[in-house]
Amino acid sequence: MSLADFPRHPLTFGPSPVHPLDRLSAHLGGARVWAKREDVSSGLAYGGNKTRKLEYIIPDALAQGADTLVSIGGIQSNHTRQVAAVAAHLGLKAVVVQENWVDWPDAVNDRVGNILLSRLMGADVRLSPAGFDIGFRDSWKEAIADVEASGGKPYAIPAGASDHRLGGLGFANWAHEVRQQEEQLGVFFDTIVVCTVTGSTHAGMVAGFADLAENFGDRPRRVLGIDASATIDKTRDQVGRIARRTAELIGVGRELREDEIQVLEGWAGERYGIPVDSTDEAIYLTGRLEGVILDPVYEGKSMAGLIDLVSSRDIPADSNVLFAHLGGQQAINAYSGRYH
Ligand code: 1AC
Repeated sequence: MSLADFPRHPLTFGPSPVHPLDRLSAHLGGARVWAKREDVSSGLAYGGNKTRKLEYIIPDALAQGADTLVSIGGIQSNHTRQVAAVAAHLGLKAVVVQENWVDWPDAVNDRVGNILLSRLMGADVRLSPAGFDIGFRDSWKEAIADVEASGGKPYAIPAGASDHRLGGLGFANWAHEVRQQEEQLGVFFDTIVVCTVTGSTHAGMVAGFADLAENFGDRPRRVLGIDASATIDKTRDQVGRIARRTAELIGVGRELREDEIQVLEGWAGERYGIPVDSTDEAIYLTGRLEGVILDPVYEGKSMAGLIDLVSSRDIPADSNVLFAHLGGQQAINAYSGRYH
């Protein structure tokens, strides 16, 4: 099977926009920096990377006759917000478990941003005291069982829509989209920089670009995942597993090599969801030079990685680097005590 054989339910406007960040590039004085914007790619509750993944998961949910999407994330999960939006759009119910992934003292942490939007869209929001973990959780299994016990037909979507058979397809398609946009723009993105936590965004890209290299004659490129989980071993393992599964699913036709799966550490700080100085600097710099808003959980950390890699020339000066903006901004509202 190839990627084109999988059903896709449109939830986005089409290809997400790509544009240069020329003032940031000039400031850094190295590679030309571009952004591809999942944060403005859909009309469903501000969109984001999970909306793209759900395009490939929803056909399976509908084929199974599900009436309730059940998922999980942190209190400020952008993923559960996107699940809630897609459920509302399709006339389904949503049960979303929101764990205490980030011990963050902001007074409005559990009332603004993503969680506010999920409530507003009618999701059954269930708070759980459990801490950060990207694996399968008891609270999520209980929510699935609850829906069954009340006569509903649940469809289980794991954290980040990641560790799911179809979880990597959305970003394998992103890679194909990049290739078309490169042709239109007359540019080649030698390096892609993406934030990595639950893994399938990064893994899908790796599989998609391997597909392009193997089956469409593309030049290889580097896909650099910047870890924001601060549980690097689990995240590396999950990215590798999902990338290999996705590559097999879409018919890449060879095993992925270890060097294709690069999750870099150094910008996550000590804990998921807690910004460090380099996160804040990346947020202020990108906001003030480009008017582009990043968040302290994901894109603030991956942009901090990009800034260092461009400045150190690890990403060569005569190249183009594409920053994947995954759309985590709504969480910034829960950091009102830090950014003012
Ligand atoms: C961690 C998957 C993740 C979220 O929003 O829940 N990005």
